[in-house]
Amino acid sequence: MKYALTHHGYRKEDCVQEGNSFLVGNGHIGYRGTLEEYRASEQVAWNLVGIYDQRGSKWRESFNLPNPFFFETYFEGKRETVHDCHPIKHEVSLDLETGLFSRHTEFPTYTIASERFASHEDDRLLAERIVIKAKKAGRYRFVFGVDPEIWDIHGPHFIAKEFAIDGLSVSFKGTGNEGGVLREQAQYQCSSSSVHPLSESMFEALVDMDAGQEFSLDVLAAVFEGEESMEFLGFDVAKERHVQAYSRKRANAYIEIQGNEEADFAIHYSVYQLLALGDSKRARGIPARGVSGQTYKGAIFWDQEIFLLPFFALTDPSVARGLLEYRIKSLPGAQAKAEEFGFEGAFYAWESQENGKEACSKYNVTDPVTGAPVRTYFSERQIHISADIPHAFAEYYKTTGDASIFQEGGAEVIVECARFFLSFAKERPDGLFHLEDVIGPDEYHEKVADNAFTNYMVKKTIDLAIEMVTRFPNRFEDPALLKRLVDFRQRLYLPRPNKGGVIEQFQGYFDLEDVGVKDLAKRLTSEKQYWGQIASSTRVIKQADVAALLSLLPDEFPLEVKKANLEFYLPYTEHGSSLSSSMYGLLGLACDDVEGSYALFLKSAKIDYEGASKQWAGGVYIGGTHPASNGGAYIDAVYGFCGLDLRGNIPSLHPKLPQEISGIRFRFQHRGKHYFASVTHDDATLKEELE
Ligand code: IFM
Repeated sequence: MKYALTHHGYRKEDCVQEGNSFLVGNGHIGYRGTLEEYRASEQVAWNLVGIYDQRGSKWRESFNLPNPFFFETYFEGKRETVHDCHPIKHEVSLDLETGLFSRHTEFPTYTIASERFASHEDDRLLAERIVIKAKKAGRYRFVFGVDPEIWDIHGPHFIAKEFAIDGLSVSFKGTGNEGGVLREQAQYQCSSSSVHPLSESMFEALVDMDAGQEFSLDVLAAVFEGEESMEFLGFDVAKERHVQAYSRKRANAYIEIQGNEEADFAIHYSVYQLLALGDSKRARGIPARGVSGQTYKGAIFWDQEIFLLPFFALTDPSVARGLLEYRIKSLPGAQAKAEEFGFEGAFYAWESQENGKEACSKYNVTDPVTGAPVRTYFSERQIHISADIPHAFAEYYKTTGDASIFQEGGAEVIVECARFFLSFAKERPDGLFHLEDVIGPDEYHEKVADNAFTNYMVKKTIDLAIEMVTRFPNRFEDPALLKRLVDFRQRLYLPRPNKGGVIEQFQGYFDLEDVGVKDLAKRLTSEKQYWGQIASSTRVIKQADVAALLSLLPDEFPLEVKKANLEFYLPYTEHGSSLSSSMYGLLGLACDDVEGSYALFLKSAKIDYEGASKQWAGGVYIGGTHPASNGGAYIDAVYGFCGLDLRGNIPSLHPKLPQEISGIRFRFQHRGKHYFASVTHDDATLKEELE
């Protein structure tokens, strides 16, 4: 297998990271890359996208379901798992070409081999095959079934759990704190007939085995939100269908980096993680930590619009459309939020759940030492979300040419976002409209005025709204709206570069203490301390902010300005968010810093299997996978290194390849046509392909 992530050797402390790295998912469900004998304490999770539950006043978050793959082996009455003895050999692997996870472990008395997938053919289905091969003759006891213990961050979420065994099948019905009902069906097929129920969700098999003899167990499990059921096909059929469906998606998202195995593997891994999130049916959005668990409440952030949508728009427009449909469905929630804060229009949730419900707490971080909640203003002040969403509608249209999205609710989203900004802005004595008391992408500086990123993105929203109102005049009731938009557009304050070409991130930023990232780190009182507590009075920023503006709106500023800002802001950037590196990578490429960008690209693409990412924001756990980083790496490769330009009717390529690689080839779709692109240091070709 050329494209397989493999870890050799067993280290208990790797269980959390491996859970992320070896995850399987299909956009609806995800199952962490954990071992069969693991339980809640090792963060086993079967995570479900888009259905949420709140326990009392704790944070509302997505559901994890009971684990159907629990399995333990006993030999002559003694348990023998990784908890009991160090394996002689151990290997876990993820085949990026088939989306199959596998595990091989050798113990003194037996070996265990397992294979699992989250079906890309039927997204409710998880499947696993476990094969035990005896090394010693004797009595083996296998305990398996659905583990009732669930890893919840802010749970428990099921206030009622009903399990029932029927033959070799376990059914589960769980009722959440909010009354929601989820059902799970797990079917077991086993090579032995001496299987007995052990509890309401577990079985035991007692088997006398000779050395070399095998015991096998197939598990097929599905989750249901209603009364539906599923006729389980055998493991082999389900696997074949999954592999075919996954391979089709992978072929559409084909990308290969030539001349460098590390970079090639990294982009394949990123694409794997992205494909694990694509859902074209349900329009529920993609959570910031994907399907790796309940971190960040399973909520949808701007990550979706800015970092993920570009990949899907190029490789599977139906998924990209679903992401926008999620925002269309969430419009009433965004309107309600705007009203709650005394504004008009649509103020989208910073951490969005179903129907646009805001999940972001006022105290989104805790002090790791005292445990005291830290007041944050993310939900109230990170208004750029209502500009990021219109931007994504425009990007989707630019890539796919699908104007129907505007007719089917997109126009209303854009105009409502614009109306929000009209009501939010303050007209000041200079005769201009200012956006005050906001937070830009750099969350360490809260309640600032005229964040450059926000103001320019708002300008784009207003331009789009003017276009929508002009195009669909009968859809918008207010006869004065167009005039108001045009006036606002002319008088919106837009920070300009200073003499040195640097754009001030927000009013007063230049006056803050001039300290670098490393020196500021010395002020941390604990490793886990939230940097926002020490960075706010300094120039140190969490993540790409002005850099994000220059990358997302590249036509707004000339090259000298881009260079000046890259040079100025990079040393102050902590990259405390996984969203940061790829944005700087893209900006670096615009500034011809190809080698610097290459390092940032690799950092983004490798984050979930070799990278270091923050696990804590103060006392709040933020671990899991990093889809935005994977999406950002893809953007760097395609729009950066290959210089894909979709501004005209026909796409074009303007490559800037780093020395470390010899070429990139990729497939994409543009306005209903399929293309195959190939770039090297000397050449760039684009061929239209038949579907
Ligand atoms: O959306 C991001 C934000 O920009 C930084 N903190 C984490 C969020 C989720 O990825």
